[in-house]
Amino acid sequence: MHVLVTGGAGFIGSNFVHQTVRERPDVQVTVLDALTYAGDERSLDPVERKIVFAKGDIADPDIVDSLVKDVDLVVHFAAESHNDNSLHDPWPFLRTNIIGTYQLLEAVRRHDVRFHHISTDEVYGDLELDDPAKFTPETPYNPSSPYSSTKAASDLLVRAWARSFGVRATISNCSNNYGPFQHVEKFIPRQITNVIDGVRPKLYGSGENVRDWIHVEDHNSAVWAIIERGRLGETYLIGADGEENNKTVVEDILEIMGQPADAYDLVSDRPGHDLRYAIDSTKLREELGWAPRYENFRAGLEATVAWYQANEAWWRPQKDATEAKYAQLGR
Ligand code: NAD
Ligand code: TDX
Repeated sequence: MHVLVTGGAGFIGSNFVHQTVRERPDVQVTVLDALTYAGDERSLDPVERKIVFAKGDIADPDIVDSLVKDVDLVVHFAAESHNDNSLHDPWPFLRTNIIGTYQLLEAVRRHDVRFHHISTDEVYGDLELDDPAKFTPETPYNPSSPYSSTKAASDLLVRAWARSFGVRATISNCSNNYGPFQHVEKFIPRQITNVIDGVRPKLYGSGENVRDWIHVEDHNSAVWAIIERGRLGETYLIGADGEENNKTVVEDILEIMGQPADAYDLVSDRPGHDLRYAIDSTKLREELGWAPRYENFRAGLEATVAWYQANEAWWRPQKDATEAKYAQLGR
């Protein structure tokens, strides 16, 4: 099988490529990635000789067609992925997440190639802290930010191309990922690298917002389960029952790194900040027999702290520019 991985130089995509090369030697991998500020070809160094890398834009129909025509499957990770950036400058989100997905769908339709679309739980909006409900595949779409609204739009395009044109597609909506190779703009790596730099972690608002954490390896094993056993046209929610509020996560990071648990600052809140996400992954678990392997969040967090401590050369080049962007936003 030959798979085209879009966004394979980003956080989840590069981990997907590593896992695929490690566990599925029969799968041939080509990566298409524009190497935006969020993409880093060095994340693919460990598998460099085992894959083909193409630098290019998913919104460019020519490069997309030239690659899609030779593969059996497209796994579509490429996106503008950071909420804070989308509030500041939405256009790249519309272009990559909506137009880029459209160009891929047209190409897989032309060449009858299987398509798996990677999406987010943020398309469902947010939940109250005390709501016993979790997101299910039946929850109505209600996105809050420019980021999540463009992801919602891309999901709807995939559904339409599957129904109207018979494109062989599946969709997964996953909760917050953590693990190695995540850009330092994101919550967990930002706080770990701040502590390494002697800077106090920064919590938005009151720190009470809840995210449902899943290790990136578990996200990617679920993606393979859907590719291999998922029903065409279906949506699967991926989550590992990892709800934690942001304050607890920061306290854990501080404790793991030998700092007092209250050595953080509260900063101004993100506009429209979603309060809580929570995934009900029953369909994935019961229908496809998937289960997470990294169920102990604290252990996964310790391993992630150790990875950032050991791989400063990987994240250091992005750190100053990232913090300069946050300084402009007052966060
Ligand atoms: P990321 O920002 O780390 O990586 C995105 C990658 O896409 C980068 O390598 C970037 O260079 C590439 N890219 C961006 N625009 C492109 C374009 N126009 N053409 C080609 N490549 C382009 O993102 P991530 O956190 O790895 O997220 C990957 C996917 O998973 C996204 O679709 C995101 O919506 C989804 N997702 C992420 C999370 C999470 O917690 N990070 C959770 C659920 C779903
Ligand atoms: O410095 C910070 N302080 C802080 O309190 C940062 C960067 C974030 N936060 C809060 C905001 C969120 O409540 O932490 C939480 C997580 O923030 P992000 O890492 O920006 O993630 P989130 O907005 O939840 O979105 C993530 O999960 C869903 C990914 O970035 C998305 O791509 C994915 O779709």
